[in-house]
Amino acid sequence: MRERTLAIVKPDGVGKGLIGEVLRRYEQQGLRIIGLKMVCLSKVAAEGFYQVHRERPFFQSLTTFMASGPAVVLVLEGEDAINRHRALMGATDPKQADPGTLRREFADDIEHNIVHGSDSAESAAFEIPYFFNALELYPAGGS
Ligand code: 3AN
Repeated sequence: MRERTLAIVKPDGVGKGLIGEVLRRYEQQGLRIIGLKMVCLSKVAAEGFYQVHRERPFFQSLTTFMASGPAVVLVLEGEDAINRHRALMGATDPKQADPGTLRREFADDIEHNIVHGSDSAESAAFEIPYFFNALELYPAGGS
């Protein structure tokens, strides 16, 4: 099924100069970039984005990290885009991630793990409009 998913190059990925490398992999794998912007999240905006994790022990440090510098947010579109993007990212913990995945190659640890990707259609339906309105998306076939 053709899907959309939200991707984020997190502040560690931007800091390490990985924006181009991450976007290149998306395009190379046929995930079409239909929305793209750089944002610097406030702590409150990071907390809103990760509200599903608000009871988790890492919530404060995760949201402080996500507000620590600029991030690049994207909407990717393609067949099975959610799972294909998750496969490119690798497991949350880079030590568990498969060789060749973004997290295995570039992430420092389970919290500073370079990229975010929606984990389900329900998450994507919340996460995409958190950052993009309809006029900021340019689907395939549009002009
Ligand atoms: P994923 O990003 O792989 O979907 P989630 O949704 O379980 O993983 O977690 C959201 C984010 O929270 C992760 N990307 C990571 O930055 C952070 N995180 C998850 N688990 C931990 C943990 N045990 N300790 C610290 N940070 C974590």
